[in-house]
Amino acid sequence: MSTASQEIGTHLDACLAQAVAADARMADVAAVIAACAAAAIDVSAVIGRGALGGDLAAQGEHNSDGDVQKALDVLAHERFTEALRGAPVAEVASEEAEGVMVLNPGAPLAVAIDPLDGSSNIGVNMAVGTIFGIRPAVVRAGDPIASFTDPGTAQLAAGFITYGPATSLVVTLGAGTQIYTLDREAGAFRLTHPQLTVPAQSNEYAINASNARHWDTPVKAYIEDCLRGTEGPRDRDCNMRWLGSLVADAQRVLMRGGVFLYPGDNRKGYAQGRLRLLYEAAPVAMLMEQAGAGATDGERRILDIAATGVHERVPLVFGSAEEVTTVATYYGGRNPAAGRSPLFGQRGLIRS
Ligand code: AFP
Repeated sequence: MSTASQEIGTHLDACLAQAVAADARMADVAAVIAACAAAAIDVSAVIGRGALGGDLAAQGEHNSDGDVQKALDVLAHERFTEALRGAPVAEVASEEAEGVMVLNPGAPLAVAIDPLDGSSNIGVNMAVGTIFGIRPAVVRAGDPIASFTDPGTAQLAAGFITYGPATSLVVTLGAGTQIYTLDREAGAFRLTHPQLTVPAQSNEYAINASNARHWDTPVKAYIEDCLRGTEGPRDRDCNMRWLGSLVADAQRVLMRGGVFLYPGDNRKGYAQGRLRLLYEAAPVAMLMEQAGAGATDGERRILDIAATGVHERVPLVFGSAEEVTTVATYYGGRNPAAGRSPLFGQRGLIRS
């Protein structure tokens, strides 16, 4: 859906209709995006009431990963599942469900979704989000996850909703990345950013620095060089942000550039990082690439990686294209700075 010519303020439904008029094959994808948008408006209303709506962070069962489910996790999962059941969706892989959920057998599409990402932010009024990737449904005898084992390049569309100061839908149908902002009075998302282009360079990085002692050498070397600023090989001072909410960090990167890193580290269970390939990394990667940015696992393109399990984790680096490439030089040992800390000796700022 190339909306570069679309007028600011155009309703999402009109933009989707234009995309379908231009390519009738997008009709089913457009219906899924419209369904997600409707669910997002309902979830946004609940989040917007905050504590007035009860304890949204109330703890319940555990999800597939053993994470404690918050009340809002379950509410979002149920609302989006209901919306997708009314759309041409055969199967859903959700963070909040152990296995693939069958909705409409024989329908053409499959959706990977994180109904509520960043849920540890709920109780403290910080931004949270919903992330989704839409791909063709695949039927293969004896393979219940066949729709989700092709690389991310199989995605036909991807998006996330940020429930922040404003509620926004960031979406791509494969022809650029757009942002729609919720007009609460109209009860509709309206186009506000027709074509995002991420700056190729940036001085801003996002990483959870409290994990520094657990990082691999290339990550330590890259972050040390960011910390060294004008006194190091980067020859420019950097700024750091870490919001603890993937969609919020991703939206900032899409809108002003930067690089986000959630690498694997040596904590138990974190060898492949924390983020999920199917319903976090792959949708974000498509949105980034459609906005001229990059997304890797440190070295490999995220969209080339095929999942072998619904909840598979993957290290994730995304953002300004030149910065993502620079990170890869540290991983590949092609960057002489990787693995040494001349300024701080062997111990370095981030002790090895
Ligand atoms: P929660 O959904 O458990 O809050 O995790 C959020 C998240 O998956 C992602 O949105 C953040 O970028 C990342 O985890 C934050 O991880 P750390 O808490 O380890 O920094």
